Amino acid sequence: MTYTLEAIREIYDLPLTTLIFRAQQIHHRYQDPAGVQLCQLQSIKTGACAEDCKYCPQSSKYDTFVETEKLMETERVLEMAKYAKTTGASRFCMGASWRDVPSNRQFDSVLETVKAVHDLNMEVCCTLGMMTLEQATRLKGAGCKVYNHNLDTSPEFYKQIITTRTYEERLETLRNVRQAGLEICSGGIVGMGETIDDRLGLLQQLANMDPQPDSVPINALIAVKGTPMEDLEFVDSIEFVRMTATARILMPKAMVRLSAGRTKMNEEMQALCFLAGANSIFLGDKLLTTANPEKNKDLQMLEKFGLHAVAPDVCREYHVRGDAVNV
Ligand code: SAM
Ligand code: DTB
Ligand code: SF4
Repeated sequence: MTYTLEAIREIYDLPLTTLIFRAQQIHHRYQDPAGVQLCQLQSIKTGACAEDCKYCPQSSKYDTFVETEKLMETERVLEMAKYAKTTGASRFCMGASWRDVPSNRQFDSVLETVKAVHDLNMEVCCTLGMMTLEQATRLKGAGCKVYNHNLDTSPEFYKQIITTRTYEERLETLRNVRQAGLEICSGGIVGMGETIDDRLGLLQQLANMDPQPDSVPINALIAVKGTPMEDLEFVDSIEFVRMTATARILMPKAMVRLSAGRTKMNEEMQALCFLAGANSIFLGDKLLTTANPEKNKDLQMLEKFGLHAVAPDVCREYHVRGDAVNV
């Protein structure tokens, strides 16, 4: 099925009640409606990035609070992963501020780290920038399961936020990721000054992939001082909820992740996002460089909502059955 922008807009523009109802139907049919996937992020190489992504505090082009840190050694990352596991995270996602994956000792070190985290029985995800098929294959061989590579926005708006790489290069990496047998985690950011059609254009790109991404992170822009986006207002909550619900309807089998920006969302807004079909969050006091809600507060919130942490394999069982709960 190929989605046109018009078809997606029709979904997005439904009365909020109907939109959420439709998202709920899909959510209950394809996913464990009480399950939330908990992912721990860890920056393993921070700052001094050669790209000029206007939203990103790690770009070397902007003067932000971020302090450069070279690639972390395996032992240190492993400590973090062990701790994340004890607090309930099932997926460990390592991020590096690279334009593309280097083919040198640094990559060998990442592969060693991936293997060590995989041996803890955690799902390993990496986000290291653009990569070739050969690199993707080596990453998969080391035990990496998922690769995060966001399209971030529509092809049209992309040129306004990043000039040092193209949308096509991004898509090329996603093809390499898929060909190497890795799962795809790809989503974007809302609140960067784009139009609603740009947001829907992003969803169109993702939903028309065959196969569709396995997870879709939806980030609300964190406007960081020093970046060109420092003065932008936080995204409208209902627009964010509509985006989440539309992603759920278009991509029934994907984990839809309520990603960056949760420190600015109250519990009610997050509850709406879960009602709209979100079923994954980043857990841990920090994202890559910016703050995330405190881990204990998040666990309390989930308990209050009656939601539980799920192992990703459980979600997959639901995907296969496709009829998790009768609605
Ligand atoms: N360098 C790699 C890349 O660009 O693919 C991996 C790390 S990069 C920081 C991962 C993602 O973080 C970006 O694609 C973007 O979606 C998200 N991100 C970065 N800065 C953000 C911000 N200020 N607010 C929201 N999301 C942000
Ligand atoms: C994603 O979509 N969001 C995460 C993860 N994938 C790598 C990153 C959010 C970063 C927010 C800004 C920061 O903490 O540096
Ligand atoms: Fe670098 Fe990734 Fe940030 Fe862009 S989003 S500046 S590629 S770390």
